[in-house]
Amino acid sequence: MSMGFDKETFKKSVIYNVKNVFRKTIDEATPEQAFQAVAYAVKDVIIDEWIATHKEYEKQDAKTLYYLSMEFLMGRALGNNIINIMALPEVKEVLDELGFDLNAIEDQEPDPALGNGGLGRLAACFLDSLATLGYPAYGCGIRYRYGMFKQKIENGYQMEVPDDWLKNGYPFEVRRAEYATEVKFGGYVRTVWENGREHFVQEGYQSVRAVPYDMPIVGYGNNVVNTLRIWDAEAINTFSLDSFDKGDYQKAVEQENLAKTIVEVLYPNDNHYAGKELRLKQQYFFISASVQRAVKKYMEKHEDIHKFFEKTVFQLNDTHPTVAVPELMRILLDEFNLTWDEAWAVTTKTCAYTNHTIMSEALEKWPIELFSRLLPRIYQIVEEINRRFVEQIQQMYPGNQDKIRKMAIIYDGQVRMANLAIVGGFSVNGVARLHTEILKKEELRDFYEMMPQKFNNKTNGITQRRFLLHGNPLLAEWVTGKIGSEWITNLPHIHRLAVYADDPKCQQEFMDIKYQNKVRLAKYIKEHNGIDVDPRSIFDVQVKRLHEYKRQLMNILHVIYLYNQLKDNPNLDMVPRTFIFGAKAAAGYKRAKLTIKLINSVADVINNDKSIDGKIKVVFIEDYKVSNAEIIFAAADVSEQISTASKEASGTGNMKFMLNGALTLGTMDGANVEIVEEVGAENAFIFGMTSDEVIGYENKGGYNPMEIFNNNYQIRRVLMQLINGYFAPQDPELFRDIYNSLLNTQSSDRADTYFILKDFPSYAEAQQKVDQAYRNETWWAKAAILNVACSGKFTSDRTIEEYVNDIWHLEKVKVEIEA
Ligand code: 26W
Repeated sequence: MSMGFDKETFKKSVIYNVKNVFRKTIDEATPEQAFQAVAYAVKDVIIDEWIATHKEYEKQDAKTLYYLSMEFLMGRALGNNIINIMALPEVKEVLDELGFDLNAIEDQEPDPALGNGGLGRLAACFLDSLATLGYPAYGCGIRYRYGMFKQKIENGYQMEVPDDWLKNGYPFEVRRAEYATEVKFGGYVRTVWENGREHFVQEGYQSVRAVPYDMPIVGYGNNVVNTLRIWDAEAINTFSLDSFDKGDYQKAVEQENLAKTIVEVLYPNDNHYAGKELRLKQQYFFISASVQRAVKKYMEKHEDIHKFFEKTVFQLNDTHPTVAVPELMRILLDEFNLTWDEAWAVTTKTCAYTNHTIMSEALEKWPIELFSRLLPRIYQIVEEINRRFVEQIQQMYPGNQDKIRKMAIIYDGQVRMANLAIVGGFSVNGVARLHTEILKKEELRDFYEMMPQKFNNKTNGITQRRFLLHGNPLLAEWVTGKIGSEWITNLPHIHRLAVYADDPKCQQEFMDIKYQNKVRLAKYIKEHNGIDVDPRSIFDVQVKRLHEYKRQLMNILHVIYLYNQLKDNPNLDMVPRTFIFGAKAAAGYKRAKLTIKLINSVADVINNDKSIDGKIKVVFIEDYKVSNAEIIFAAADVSEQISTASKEASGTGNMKFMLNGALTLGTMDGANVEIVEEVGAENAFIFGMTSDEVIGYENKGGYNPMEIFNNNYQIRRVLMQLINGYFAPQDPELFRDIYNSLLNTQSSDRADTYFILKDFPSYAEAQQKVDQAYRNETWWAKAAILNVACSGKFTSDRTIEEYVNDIWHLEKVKVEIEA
């Protein structure tokens, strides 16, 4: 139990909060009010450790990591915080005595969803691991007024509803007005000569005040509390609104609007760059504020800015925070008067870049016009970085225009952020072994050739504290009962479970727990979707963002194919299967949204067809998010990881399923490769082309899906059902675009860009193997237990230790609290 936790004090604190905040006695409190009261009481316990942690960091003058990210997909904090202060049993008792149920109270918390998917959730797992391992670190991001939209399904279509997560206030955040700072946009740069040297002053700009809100990131049982600092924008009003000076009035209104719009909403695009001016404003806003603050903090304790990098490291979570490179340069040049070479030496030893995708449509390239208008001084600096870098290329590859065309930071009227991130830092990493190899061999080949020492791999990981201990309490308790609790902070220890994989009693216990988790999910589905599912069927799950490369379409086409077989032969011998989908589509991604409609239309037909005797059910879970993900992973038998090989940089859902004892049905893509390496190919279902084969076809300009269409009757039949009104009797043309995307009857893209038809036969075969395998309960239980036992590598604790050893070089800090 946490040193700072006292049951009676906690109870009084809850009662007091209800009274003081809501003017009510505890028995009158609504569940939402009870949540607030409990959350404030928990925060009260955390605060002392939070203060103590930062005192300790200062005392030790520890090197600090700033994890710069536009997204932090935190999920709910209450349950996780209670677990990490190690007060779960006591909190449960107190709530019990007060007549509340912890689960119901946890359900009142809005899911802070300040992220899209993989990259944002990874950032959240990293913060958990950093705190648990005791490393000094800040997450730096944006306090979006509206996070990821809430998804409603109406008539099978996705509807986006604003996520007003702050409407009742968020108990865990603390506004830190004392650290507010100004961020400037636009205007022009004036050059002045002073003391025999050029100085640059930005004039005629608009500005906003960046105000940080801090959230505690509680380490597991170690008294360490780190900080997620998210920036809000407020108007700076040095102008008076009743001024008779028209210019002033205009400016005041503009600055008011700028502040309001800048942090208004998270862009819901995942893996797709849209080039919106407001997005660049968001990027510079939070980066300028974070970098300014990091420099100030350093200077409070140190004299020599030349040694900044010894105490500070910036990790850029993809290219979105890359303006950190020129922003740090600007501060060093313009505010500290360093020479270019001095400033460059500091900057390139401070910044490091992580790449999370090879999808070319995700690459950020800003038009020069926009970039230089919004950030005139920053653009000057980028120009100079580029000029010097191009010079370097020319020295290394005299006369080689091709190298310049590929590697220049500014080219073709655009500022290329990935190139800037690679040149401006000391490290470039991919997020799974295969992904890093593809970066080195294909996407970033020229950079790798020029600066191989920068490149390294950091295979992603996930926190077992949230995705097993909190999300799957039954399995967590079972694991601890068998091997003790060390796995909570040392996941490889979970391998000790392997000896139980063959034990019939353990197999039975394991399958019972899986069954209970399936009952829990079935209940959730009934409550939220109104669909009855049978917990004895195989739960076959694909939950992730909706994207063509992730191939949800292949999954649902296979469901249709199976359904056809059942219609042909109602006595078909198959294990009942529940196909579960969960996915948000970017609001502007038409084909992705149509795929959601297709899944729901297929579900409608199949779920209402009495003739197949419930052997197939299809469920689309509305509003897939961190809180229901925890329930879903715990209940899964089969984990669908079926991206076109080479396209999924890593995947992290795959690891969460494995940790919860689901078997992977997947391609040799991203971290699947390493998952299979750990658990053995015999305990997974692998199918499809390899990344080399995919890349081979791509270099030849694709393949001809018509051959498959013509030669495979079952596939042809499924495709025809897309356009003959089988799933859309009112509008037979509804799914024409999907049909066309596979066969390319008129579009200009390559046909079946993601090789769905090409991989389909091997996918169907693997699915058949799943069916066969599930009939052998002993085999399945063993394989599932082995998946849990072999998941040790995929903890984000391991990932963080690798970042620390190879890139960040931080020291662990111990925080003692007097009882
Ligand atoms: C500019 C628009 C945009 C927005 C988000 C481009 C790219 C992104 C992200 C990089 C997309 C993303 O989340 N990538 C995922 O990152 C995970 C964590 O490393 C990986 O596990 C996933 O494979 C990868 O798709």
